[in-house]
Amino acid sequence: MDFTGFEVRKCPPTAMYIPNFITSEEEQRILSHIERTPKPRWSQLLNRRLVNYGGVPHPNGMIAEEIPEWLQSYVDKVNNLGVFESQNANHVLVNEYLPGQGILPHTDGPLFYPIISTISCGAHTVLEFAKREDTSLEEDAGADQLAREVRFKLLLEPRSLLILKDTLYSDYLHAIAETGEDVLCDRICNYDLCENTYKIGDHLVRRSPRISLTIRNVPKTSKMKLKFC
Ligand SMILES: O=C(O)CCC(=O)C(=O)O
Repeated sequence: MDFTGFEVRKCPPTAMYIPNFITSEEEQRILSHIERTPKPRWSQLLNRRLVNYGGVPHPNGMIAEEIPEWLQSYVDKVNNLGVFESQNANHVLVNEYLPGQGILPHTDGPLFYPIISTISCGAHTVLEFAKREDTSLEEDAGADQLAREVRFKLLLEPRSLLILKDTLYSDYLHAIAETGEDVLCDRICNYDLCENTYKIGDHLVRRSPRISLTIRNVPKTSKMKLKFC
């Protein structure tokens, strides 16, 4: 697919934002599958809850698990765009954020092929980016990172697909502020690609529950070894 029309031009390379990547019906189907996820499948964190599909990424290699068919169809939809170059995505992280919840500034680090694709469902959010100054910094950098200056932001509408790679993957932290509403400020740099027309200013957009599907490639995988005694 030719992404040129979807590239966010006002931020460092490379972010691609595709509004309405999935239909409302597909979004509803995803939400109803997620709603039926058994409680023990969820990992509850302080500021969100999550489910891993495809396995749990680990430095020694991810023990690959089959992704359920309903979810694999969206992984295929992303793979078919050629997003992952010569690779294919093999992992989905489902995050659920309630209003007031978010994710601390972090990079996705070396466990993943350095491309992130994210489908947003249910509600919008605002992804914030800060420059990574300490090159030894990896996942979940901690609260001190919150003080870092936010350089720019991306508005993620429901049903959109976001792709992050290159410098944005390696040199920037991304985060979602723990707030119940977002101010549409001039640091958001993808208004021109959004489905809706937004008014910049003191306009507040109230958050509602949001589900994100972060679809990535984990290069190092291994099969489960069964020991029989
Ligand atoms: O929910 C999102 O859009 C971001 C998720 C994320 O950054 C992560 O899981 O590492």
